[in-house]
Amino acid sequence: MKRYRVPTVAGSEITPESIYLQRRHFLRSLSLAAPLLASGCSRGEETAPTAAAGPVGKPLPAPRSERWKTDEELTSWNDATQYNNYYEFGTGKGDPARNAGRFKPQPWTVEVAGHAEVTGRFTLEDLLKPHALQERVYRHRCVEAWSMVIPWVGIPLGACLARFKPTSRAKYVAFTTVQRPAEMPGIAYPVLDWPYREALRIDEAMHPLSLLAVGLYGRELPNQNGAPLRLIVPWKYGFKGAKSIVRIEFWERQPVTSWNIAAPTEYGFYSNVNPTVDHPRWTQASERRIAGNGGNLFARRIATLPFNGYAEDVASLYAGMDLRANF
Ligand SMILES: Nc1nc2c(c(=O)[nH]1)N[C@H]1C(S)=C(S)[C@@H](COP(=O)(O)O)O[C@H]1N2
Ligand SMILES: [Mo]
Repeated sequence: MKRYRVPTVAGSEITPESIYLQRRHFLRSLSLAAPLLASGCSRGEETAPTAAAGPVGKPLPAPRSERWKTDEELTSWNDATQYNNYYEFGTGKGDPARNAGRFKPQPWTVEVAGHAEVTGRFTLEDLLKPHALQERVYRHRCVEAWSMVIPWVGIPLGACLARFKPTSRAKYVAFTTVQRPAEMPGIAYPVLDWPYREALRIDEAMHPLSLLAVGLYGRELPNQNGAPLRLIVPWKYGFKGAKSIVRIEFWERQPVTSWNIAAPTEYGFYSNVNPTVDHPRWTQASERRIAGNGGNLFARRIATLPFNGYAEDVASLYAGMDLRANF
């Protein structure tokens, strides 16, 4: 089977291509920010990500969690919504914001299947019912060694899953994301084995940190960030955060995941952020923190923390496991 080389994810840290993209992104944000701020116009419900100076999209107010927060400097809306990985829209960091305009995240249904008492097709509104929306400020770290700090809006994933009454055979939860070639130009390239699939062990999925996100910065998720719903598992590398989920399935055996099939020696099933286990081609001991006004071109390098700084909350999930073997 013929497949393109995968390493964009990885290689972007070092290739001239990514330097070029980053510089262009930075210059664009400089030239666009001023006029938009000056005009003070409200952009209403239109999302125009590439021209956004501040949050746009439908407001999604939610009380900020006192428990799940950080004092670290937030990433700007522009960086969080214009420097993305969403390969269905292209592999460049600016591609998702540029190419996701045709994607229609409404109406939306999710199919629930597998080892659970309650299965079937559910609307987005129905899925979100078990819990009030809340805002949580999480660190968000890509396997490519860049990171952001983002206020997400969502509900605990566990609250959503519990209502399906997973049976004792449900040891894992698999997430499949949407595949619409007509709206997603990146799908034409076999970079990954579409549709994009990710999975968690059931205890990871039920952990209170795992979030089913529908917004960021008090707005509905822009398409490039995974509208209308995505996972955020903040102690794991960003690729575990499946975007635009259409199917949730409870499995007895460990499910197949897209990145693991693409490069099994580089992307393991667990993918917990771990500064002591390097990616085969680069260090994971530090990261570029994309936050504040510097833009990602001048992002400062900081040390990476075990479990992305959430060790106190999640390390016990892996007690006794060899995290080098189970990377
Ligand atoms: N469907 C889908 N989900 C995806 C991806 C993708 O390519 N397709 N990329 C992943 C990766 S590698 C990262 S780092 C995060 C990026 O999320 P962000 O763009 O909102 O920062 O989304 C993850 N979810
Ligand atoms: Mo990533």
